[in-house]
Amino acid sequence: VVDPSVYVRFPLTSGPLAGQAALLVWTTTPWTLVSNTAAAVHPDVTYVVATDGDERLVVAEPLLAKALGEGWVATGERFTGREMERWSYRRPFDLLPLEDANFVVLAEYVTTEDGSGVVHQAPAFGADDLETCRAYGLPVVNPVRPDGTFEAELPLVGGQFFKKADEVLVADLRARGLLFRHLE
Ligand code: VAL
Repeated sequence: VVDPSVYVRFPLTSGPLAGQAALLVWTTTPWTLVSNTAAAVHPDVTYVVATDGDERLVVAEPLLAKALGEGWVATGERFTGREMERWSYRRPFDLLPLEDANFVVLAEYVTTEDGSGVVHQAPAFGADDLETCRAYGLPVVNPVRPDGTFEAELPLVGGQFFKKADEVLVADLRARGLLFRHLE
């Protein structure tokens, strides 16, 4: 099984771009988006707002062309990761209770090698994510049971084997207009 490469919109709900732009977030593990608690940026990287003339997406400057492709240009608005700290966003899936979460956090391990420079955080499923999110007092959300299936009562993915859930989750993101790009 090859991991899918998925770019997702996280619409901003606080900060200077609230209601006007979304973070572009990259992940190869869509099933962990159910457990998203934060989005990490590098404090010293410059992030730009890019537009296709219609919508506005926030990505790391060095990854603009690679992540967005043709037809996207920088608007001139720029922020360092540090300036984006604590901007809140609407989480990709609203399947389980979660409070005081879903905001931008700073992490030194974020690179501009691939993806968008904005890293989806699921502390239950990544050591770096755990360390980063702990520093912000974020909870560890893990709806996957020891047998590898999602808790039965969850909408959409309940009872499904975690890796099997990628498909239904990506389809749901697409249906809600949150999927930017899906490479397999
Ligand atoms: N941060 C990782 C990712 O974006 C995992 C561990 C959630 O895929």
